[in-house]
Amino acid sequence: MNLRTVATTPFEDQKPGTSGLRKSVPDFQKPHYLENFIQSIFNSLDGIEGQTLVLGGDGRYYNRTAIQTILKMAAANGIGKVLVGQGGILSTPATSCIIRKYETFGGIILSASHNPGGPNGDFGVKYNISNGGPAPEKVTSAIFEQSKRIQAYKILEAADINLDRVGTFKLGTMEVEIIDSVVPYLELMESLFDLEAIRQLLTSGKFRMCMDSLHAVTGPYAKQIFEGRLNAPKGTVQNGEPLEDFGGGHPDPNLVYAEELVELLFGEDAPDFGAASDGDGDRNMILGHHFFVTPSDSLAVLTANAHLVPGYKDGLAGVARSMPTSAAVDRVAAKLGIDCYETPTGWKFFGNLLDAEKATLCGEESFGTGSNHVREKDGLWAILFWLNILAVTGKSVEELVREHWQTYGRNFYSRHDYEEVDKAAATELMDNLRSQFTPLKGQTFGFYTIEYADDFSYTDPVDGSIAEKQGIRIGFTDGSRIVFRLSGTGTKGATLRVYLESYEPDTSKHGEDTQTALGDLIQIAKDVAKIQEFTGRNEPTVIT
Ligand code: VG1
Ligand code: CO
Repeated sequence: MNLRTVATTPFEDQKPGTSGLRKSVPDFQKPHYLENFIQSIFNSLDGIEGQTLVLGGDGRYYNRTAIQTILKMAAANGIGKVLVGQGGILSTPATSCIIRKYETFGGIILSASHNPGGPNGDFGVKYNISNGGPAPEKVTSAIFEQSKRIQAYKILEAADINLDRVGTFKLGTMEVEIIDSVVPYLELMESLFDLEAIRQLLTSGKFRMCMDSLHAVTGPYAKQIFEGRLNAPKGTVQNGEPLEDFGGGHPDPNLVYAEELVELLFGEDAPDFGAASDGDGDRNMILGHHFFVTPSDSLAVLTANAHLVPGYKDGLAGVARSMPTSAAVDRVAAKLGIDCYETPTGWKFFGNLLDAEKATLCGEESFGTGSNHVREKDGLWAILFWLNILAVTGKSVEELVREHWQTYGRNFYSRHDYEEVDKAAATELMDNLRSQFTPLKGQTFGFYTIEYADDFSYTDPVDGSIAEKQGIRIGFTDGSRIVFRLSGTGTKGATLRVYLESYEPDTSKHGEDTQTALGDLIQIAKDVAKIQEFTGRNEPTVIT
C-alpha cells in the first residue's frame, strides 16, 4: 500500500450552494475534481486526524466510485475510522442519526437530492458536522477557500473495499466499518412514534396506503419499516428499488414529478393515504384520498397535533420555518404560545435553533419537515408522524386539514418555478426588483396594496451570524406575500422561484382552487418582476 501525494490545480466553481456542492456527473468525473473538493473538506477541518466520520449516499450513479475514492483519501489523511452504509446507501436523515448516535466528528453525504441522476445527471457532496446537521456557512466558506488554493491531495493506493458485506475492514491504518443502513434509523423512529397504533391502522383492513420511493434511497428503509415492522401488505412501497438513474425520473416528491402516485391517489378506488420522498430521503409529500397537503400546511398540522405523538407529547419548545414557507404554522405557534422563527432557505439555518432548544419542529415549503430528533429534514419521519396522528384521531387526511383551516384560517400557497432560464437574465431580474423597493411601496394593484418590499436578511439568534440577500419579499397590506429567489441547488442556468401566499379566514371560501385564489397575485408577480421581459417565459415550468 502506497500513500501518494498528487499535485493538482484549483477549480474555480467549488462553492457549496443551498445544500452542498452539486454538479453534473461529467463535471465530477473530471480528473481531480472530486478529490480536490474532498481534500478541501479535510484541509478545512481542525483536528480531524484519528477521528470517525460517517459516509454514504443516495445510491445514484457515481456513488460507489466516489465512496472508494473518499475512503482511500480519508485513510491517507489520517482519519481513524469511517462508518459506511451497506452498499454505500445512507439516506440524509439516517446519516444525521448515525453521526449523532455514535458521536462522530462529522459525515459526508453523496447526493444531489431531488436532482435527476445517471451518467448525465447530477451528483453532489455535502459535509455534515458533529451535531448531525449540514455544515453552517462559516464551514462551507472555509471549504470553498481551501478549494481555491489547493495544490495537492493525498490518497492511498489500495484495493477497493467490499461495500456490500457488513463488517470491519482495514485500509492502511484506518478502520472501515460497513454498517446496516436502516437499523439505527428504525430504532430512532421506534423511540418517537406509537408504531403499534400505526400497525393496527395499516392492518385493520379499513385503511390503505401507498408509499412511493421514486426508485431512490428510501426504498430499503420504507420496505423494512412499512412492510416489515408495521406489517403493511407487500406492494405498499412502490418504486422501492434504488436505481442509479432513479428510473429516468426526477426523484422529487411533488405533484409534477411524483405523477404515478398522484394518479393513484386521485384515481378511482384511491387509497386513504399516499406519500413520497426524494433522492436522499429528506423530503416528503403527503396526499390523502383525492387530496393534496401543501408542505406549509403539513408543518402547521403536525405542530397543532404534536401532543398526540409520544415523542412530542410534552410540548414543543418552538417552531421554525424558512422565510418563503407560508405563515400557517405561525398561527398555530401563536395559539400554543410558543416562539416561531423565520430563517433563510436551507436546513443549515435550523441547526442552531435545534441545538439551543429554541425550536422542536422545523419546515420548508419545499416538501421538507423535521424535528430535533436529527439535524436534517426527514421524509419518512414526517410520513410516520402523519400516520401516527391519523391512527390516534381516526380522521382522514382531508378532515384533519379542513378542520385545521376552520380553526386557523387557510393560507393559500403555491410556488412557481421558472427552470433553466438564462443566468445573467435572472440576476438582472432580481437586481431590477431590488432597485424598485422604494417606488413599489404604497403602490396599488386592484385589491392589493404593497406595504413593504425588501431583501430578507437573517441574524442568527444563537451565534449572531448574519445572512443577507436571502430572497426578495413583497408584502401587501392584507398579509399576502410574493417572494422571489434564485435557486441554490440547480446545476443548469438559473431557476427563478416565485412563492405566492394569501390568507383566507372565511371558511366558505376554503374550497377554492389554489391557482384561482392566487390568480391576482400571480399576475402581479409577473408584472412587477417583468418575468416575460427578462426571461422570455410567460409561464412557469413547475407549479407546486
Ligand atoms: C431547495 C429548496 C430548499 C431546500 C434545498 C435542499 O433549495 O428550495 O428549501 O432546503 O433545496 O433540499 P433552492 O436553493 O434550490 O431553492 V434537498 O432535499 O435538495 O437537499
Ligand atoms: Co433531499
